[in-house]
Amino acid sequence: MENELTEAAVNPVLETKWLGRPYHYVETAGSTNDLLKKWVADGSESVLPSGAVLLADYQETGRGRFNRSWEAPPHTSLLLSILLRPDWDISRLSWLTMLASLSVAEAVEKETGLPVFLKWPNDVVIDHNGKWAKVCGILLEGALSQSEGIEYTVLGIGINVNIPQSEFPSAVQPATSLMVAAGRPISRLSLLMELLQSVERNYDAAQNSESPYQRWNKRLITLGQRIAAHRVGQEKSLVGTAEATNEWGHLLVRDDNGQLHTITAGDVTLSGVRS
Ligand code: BT5
Repeated sequence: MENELTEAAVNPVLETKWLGRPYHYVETAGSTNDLLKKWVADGSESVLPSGAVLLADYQETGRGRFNRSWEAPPHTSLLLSILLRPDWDISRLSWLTMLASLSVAEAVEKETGLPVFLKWPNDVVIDHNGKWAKVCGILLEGALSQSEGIEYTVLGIGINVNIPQSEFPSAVQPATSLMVAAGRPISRLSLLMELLQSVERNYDAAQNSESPYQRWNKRLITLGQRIAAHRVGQEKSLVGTAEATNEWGHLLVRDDNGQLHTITAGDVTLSGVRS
């Protein structure tokens, strides 16, 4: 079956050097991030070197950021977690988030030909009937230690590949799938291969001190827009104009009194509609 993502289907066509080696497939997981973190905690180092990938065809309790949920019908998506053990300084942790969404954008563009953009901080979006619709979410988790820096990170990626539009609830942030946008079903296997290659390429570049910042920044639809920013731990939203980002990926927002704010984590609602 074309849509199979089992080890038997993936391993023979894998062209990466280290990413997805090993590649693990499960039919159903609660959350691939949780399962991979459990495997790491159980200490099976031999099956879990940096670059190990766990993919599920369905998640019973897929997670978004801030305890939100990630929903996807079985066999329609790419739902995976990548174990990375960067030996970088903690200050470069933001590179991982940037390179994850950048890599998804590059892979999706290559596989589908659709123009792909990013909404700060990390949503991958495409044009759907004149609005920006989310096609992928990213959840980066990990363990940091004071002495040893980044112990490990789990990079969770969920891509809406072949989900019919009727399956998406009308949410605050519109959602769509690559199949809907491209007008044809997309091969999950080829997209997975593109994705693993682009993550590997961008990670190797970061390892050689090449920041993903400029290429990430170029794809942001948020800049120059009037926005409401919902900051972590703060009740009141900040309304203003998203002026720029800095090299750590923080968003600089000018409020209506002319004061510039730096937002490190949170969500952004664009008030404008795409024209
Ligand atoms: C994210 O969170 O966008 C991160 C999603 C990460 C999912 C992957 S799947 C593999 C790995 N294992 C996991 O358990 N998670 C990761 P956030 O920015 O908080 O967005 C979550 C919000 O997006 C929800 O509150 C919904 O409104 C919306 N949402 C849920 N499912 C969606 C979907 N399939 N497509 C678009 N939006 C969705």
